[in-house]
Amino acid sequence: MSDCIFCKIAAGEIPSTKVYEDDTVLAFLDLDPQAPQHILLIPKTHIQSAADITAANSAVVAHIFEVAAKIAAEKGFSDGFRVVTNCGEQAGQSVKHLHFHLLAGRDFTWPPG
Ligand code: DGP
Repeated sequence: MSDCIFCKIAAGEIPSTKVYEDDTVLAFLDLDPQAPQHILLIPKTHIQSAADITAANSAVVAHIFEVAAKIAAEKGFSDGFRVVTNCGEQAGQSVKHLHFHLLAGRDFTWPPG
């Protein structure tokens, strides 16, 4: 999508601090970190939110979770991290391109609020 900020980051049109990249997934540091480690994982193709995951596009979501586990292992926080996706306005989704927050490096409360 031409006006999507995460599509532009995936295309390299807007700079980001990349943590991982392959043909279908990009991981980069969040601009507004909520934990000592705060990485965003996105599909390179535009999917608006978790509400738009279907049998046709879910393979990349499974792959994102593989990448999250790999990053956690490489960065040494496999024993304590949270993966979150905000879906829709009420849940606080500000960027309308599916993304998963990978957070680590502090204690997390439950329920998340
Ligand atoms: P959410 O509120 O769940 O839609 O999360 C969007 C996140 O994206 C938020 O934590 C801030 C981050 N973000 C927004 N714009 C940019 C950007 O241009 N670059 C980076 N690295 N992160 C961004």
